[in-house]
Amino acid sequence: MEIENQYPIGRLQAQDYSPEAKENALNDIKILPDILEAALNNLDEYQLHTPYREGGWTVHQVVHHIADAHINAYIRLKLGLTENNPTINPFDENLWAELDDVKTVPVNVSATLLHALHRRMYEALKYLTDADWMRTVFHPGQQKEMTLWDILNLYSWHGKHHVGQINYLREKMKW
Ligand code: NI
Repeated sequence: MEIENQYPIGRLQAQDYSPEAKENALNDIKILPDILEAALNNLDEYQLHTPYREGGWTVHQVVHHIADAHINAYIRLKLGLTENNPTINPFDENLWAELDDVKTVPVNVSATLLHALHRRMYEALKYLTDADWMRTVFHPGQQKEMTLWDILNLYSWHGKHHVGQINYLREKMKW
């Protein structure tokens, strides 16, 4: 059963590679740090520590989670660009979200980290050829190959998905 409000922008849609779809997804990578910053604008500590839905992560945890996930994405993409079908390393996102750095570090640190990380990610990706996008990594949890395009499509959605959760909360609370 779908948990209410968990997917304010909808679930990930698998998409075939096309130059146009790629441009759109790359643009999502480019602008994520800005749309995140806009979503966080003027939130106070109480608001940041409010779960975006009942039983869900707080805004604070969501922001640190985006950083955790996109650091992993960056590594997966760079491994895929430099090795032949490397096995990637899944991470336990719920346990990562409970570690001490997530508890103690202000969200601005991860917002700034995402500006730097996405600049690196975007520059690493924007010159790739159509053939490069068909390079693969192996996901051991799902026991399947993913193309670099699949990874880009996933993380272009993933950033918007979590920003959507923050915006959903702001709308609901009229913040
Ligand atoms: Ni996530």
